Amino acid sequence: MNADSRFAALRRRMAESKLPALLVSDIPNVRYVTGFEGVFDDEANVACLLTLEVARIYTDSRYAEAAGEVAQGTPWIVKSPLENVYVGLCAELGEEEVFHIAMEASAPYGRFRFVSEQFRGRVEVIDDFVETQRQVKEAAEVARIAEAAEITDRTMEHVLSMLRAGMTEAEVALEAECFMRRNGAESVAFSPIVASGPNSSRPHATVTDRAIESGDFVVIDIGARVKGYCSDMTRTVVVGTASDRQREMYESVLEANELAIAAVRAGIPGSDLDAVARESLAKKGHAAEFSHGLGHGVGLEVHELPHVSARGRESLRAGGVVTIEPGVYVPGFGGARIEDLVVVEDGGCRVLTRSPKHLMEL
Ligand SMILES: [Mn+2]
Repeated sequence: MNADSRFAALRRRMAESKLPALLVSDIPNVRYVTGFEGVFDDEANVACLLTLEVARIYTDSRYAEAAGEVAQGTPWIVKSPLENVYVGLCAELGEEEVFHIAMEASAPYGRFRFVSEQFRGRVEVIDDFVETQRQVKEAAEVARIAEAAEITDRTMEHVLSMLRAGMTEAEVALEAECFMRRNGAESVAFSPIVASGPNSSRPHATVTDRAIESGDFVVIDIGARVKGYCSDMTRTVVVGTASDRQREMYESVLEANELAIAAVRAGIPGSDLDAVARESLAKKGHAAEFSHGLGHGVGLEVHELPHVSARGRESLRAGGVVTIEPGVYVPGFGGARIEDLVVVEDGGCRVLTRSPKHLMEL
């Protein structure tokens, strides 16, 4: 993916923030600032150095060939020192008389300490510098997320078509994972959540060997990854016939989901959107049972900026991709969540998740 416009925006923001040098080593941020695909993995030993003059990638021999190949025709110069990448980088900065660098707040403390010892100058720690820019997606990024969402919709349809009492949560999760991989996902965006019966009251339940029983709520939360970009969606169904209490819970969650989606538009703070869903659930007596934030940004990571919760005081921006996922959870009884992925637009939003949302009794 061409990163020229990102690059220009980063340098402009660095100049505005009086940051002469930026060190990027968080892997999703590396992928974003370089635009390189299929080069760095989670184990990568990599540091991208961006100043107003140079753009250099320091990495080890495992990644050097692949990085060198994709760097051709880009502003990036790839270096693969034999020693720790930060040793060479700090020495070169000293020679170039750069005495102020910024590191990501997400960097491990050991790395911060090492760089602080090696670098002869001021090491500043910055929060979310690249992440802030990542939250507004380019059209090509939205297209990949939409593709991932489409695979996820098809996966949900497939999984629900085979779901029945007697299957274990683990069997359903494996089926979802295989289907996504067979249908164009490079990987899952996260391990599927399949939470049945009493387990469904845990929003991030881990999959168990519990056999699904008739009368269970089953919460299925899945996401695919396509060319680096994630999707995220949740549906809740009842196996067998829903009880009145399950029906009431489900309809309350659905109404909160629909009201919140109707309120999404560029300019609304994430916290206001969260409040729309929370007030709707409170009117039905479920205030205490909606125990997490309404949603989150999705992109190169499944959870990224912006916050769509009480923490989200900043306004959503057009081009943001966020989830809307209210839920109601009652320990010992069960829970329901309905999660859709939407693209924030001026005056509204585009819903990427297409799976039906009426209460399904399977
Ligand atoms: Mn989510």
